[in-house]
Amino acid sequence: MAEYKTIPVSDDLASNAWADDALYRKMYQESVINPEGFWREHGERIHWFKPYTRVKDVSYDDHRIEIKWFQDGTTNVSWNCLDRHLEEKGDQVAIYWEGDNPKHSSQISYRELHERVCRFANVLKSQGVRRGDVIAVYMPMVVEASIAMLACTRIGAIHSVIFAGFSPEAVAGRVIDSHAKILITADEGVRGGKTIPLKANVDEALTHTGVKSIEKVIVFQKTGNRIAWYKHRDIWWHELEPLASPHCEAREMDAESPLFILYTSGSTGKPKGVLHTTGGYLVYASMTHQYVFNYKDGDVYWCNADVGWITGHSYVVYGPLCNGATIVMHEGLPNYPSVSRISEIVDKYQINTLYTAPTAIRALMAHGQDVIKNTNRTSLKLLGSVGEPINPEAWMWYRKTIGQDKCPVVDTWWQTETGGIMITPLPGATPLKPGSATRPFFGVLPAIVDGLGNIQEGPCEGNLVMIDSWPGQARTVYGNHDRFVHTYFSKFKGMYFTGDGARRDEDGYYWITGRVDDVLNVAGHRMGTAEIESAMVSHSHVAEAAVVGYPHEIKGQGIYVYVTLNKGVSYSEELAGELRDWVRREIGPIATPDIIQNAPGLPKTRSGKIMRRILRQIAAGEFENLGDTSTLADPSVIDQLIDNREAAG
Ligand code: 6R9
Repeated sequence: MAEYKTIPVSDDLASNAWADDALYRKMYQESVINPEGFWREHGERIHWFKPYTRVKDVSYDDHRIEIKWFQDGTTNVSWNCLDRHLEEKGDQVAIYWEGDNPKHSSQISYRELHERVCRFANVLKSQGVRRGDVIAVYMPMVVEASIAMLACTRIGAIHSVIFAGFSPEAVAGRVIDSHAKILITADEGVRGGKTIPLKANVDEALTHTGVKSIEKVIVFQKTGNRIAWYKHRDIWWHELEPLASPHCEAREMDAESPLFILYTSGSTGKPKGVLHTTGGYLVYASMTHQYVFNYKDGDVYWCNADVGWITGHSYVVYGPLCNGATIVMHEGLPNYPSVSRISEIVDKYQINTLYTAPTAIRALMAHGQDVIKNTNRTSLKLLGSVGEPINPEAWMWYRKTIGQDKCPVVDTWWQTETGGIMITPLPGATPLKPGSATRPFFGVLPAIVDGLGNIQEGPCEGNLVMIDSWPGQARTVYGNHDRFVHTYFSKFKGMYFTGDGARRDEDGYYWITGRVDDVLNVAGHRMGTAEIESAMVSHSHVAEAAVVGYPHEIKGQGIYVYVTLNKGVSYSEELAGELRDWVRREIGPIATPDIIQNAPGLPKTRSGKIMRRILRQIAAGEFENLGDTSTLADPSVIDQLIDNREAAG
């Protein structure tokens, strides 16, 4: 890996940013020495109906994991994202919407957005939605997706956004787990010129036995193509919205009332419904948005994540709207209809901040200068990266080609569970090292521990943990607190375990090395190997499957599946294709295996545990140094696996 020089902070930036290095250090010290005092002050950045007197009530104690922030205060997320801005920014654009088709676009001011959210909140109420009800949102990237989310928060309903790329099976699983009462969707989504049959997927999902909670399906008309209609259950969004009153008071919510559920993959079992609550989440999302992106009034800000992921929640919708920003929402893909689409959108809206994922950067990088053809991107002031480790080459390319060597690149490390950015440069404060997420945000106390949980000092490498809470932290797994405790607090006592590995260098900078558990990160999407394995073995020809990640040039990691077929079934390319389609259907296109290898035998210990380390090495084509294989029940399977590696594709 090439070594790059540290890039200092320019004087100009240091004096124009919210924090320079000295201020960062001062505030950071305060935030960790006296978190109560620090957050008492900064919690006031949002509007509280009733001010809090208590700030932090957290126990990471073995027997009781309990996380509460600002607990006796009351507020409302939609009020903070909309009503608060009306007086000064009512006519300012809240959202520029850019269609998949470059000829389609629209814009909506804060005043208009407020009115539509109020109307839609009344629509939800008219359908019997009450405080605490769960609303599933399975929507494409249209303005109405954020209207649906904000409307839920306005009346105290809990949204559960399901990424529009997920299959009917995956939708059903999430609806069953959350007991959602209403499902909001669109007739179809559009991405890269293709339509996605969202309503048809919902129809199929709702036929699953076990889905019992959905009373109504509200359908936003996006393409207008014909869809099946179930009169007793389906309602058109556009028929209800105009009838609803534009007045809807924002409900006063306790700081700790549930705000949203978002499902994410872990190393075992089905995806977990991570629960975030109201006050702390909003304080943290908005504060990180301001400092990390050096957000200033009037900036045009574009995060091209989908609202189906946490990045879409915190940095498309809640953080920026809470700060009164003008945001851009793009319906489509970064390389459609051509590879210069991102650059064109930057110029079209004179975007100041671009926040995207390494996988998109690497995909564009492969096209060289075509990516910036006929664009100037002079409006850009800052570039951000999120979702997976960014290799220094991609980092440099992003800075030089997209940012013309003049914008800081902030590589932001965080997770669905952290609610907001945790380890990141601050543009006016942090000298940049390409490939490093650098230093912790205010109030964040990372540590690196060895396998036994011993905290390491100085430069070192190991497991990344957090030794204290921060306001944006997830509070529980919806309906299963034990699973929350077990997943994040059982491996290392008294600390939050991230599931990531990291290295800390001599300057105290963090370099994230990737997941240390059985979670893959494929094109920035988190996926549990167990989920894919369970989809594979549900196929009638499959006896056993083992899934590992392997290095993939564009996606960071690719999905490599070793499959053992049932007796009497013979392996063929055709069957491999069928299995690939099977997983797509079971989970969604993002889980499609890249490589399937026929594996009549898997490397197992005598106690029957699959040795994934060996499978990972073989998948990566590293046949030397397979390490200690003496504990294998049948060491001869290794030769066979290596022989079959060549044939896999
Ligand atoms: C925000 C988001 C979380 C996992 C996380 C880590 C990886 C995210 C990263 C990064 C290296 C970064 N990850 N950002 N790795 N550098 N800047 O992506 O949330 O979908 O929950 O994924 O993504 O492995 O544990 P989520």
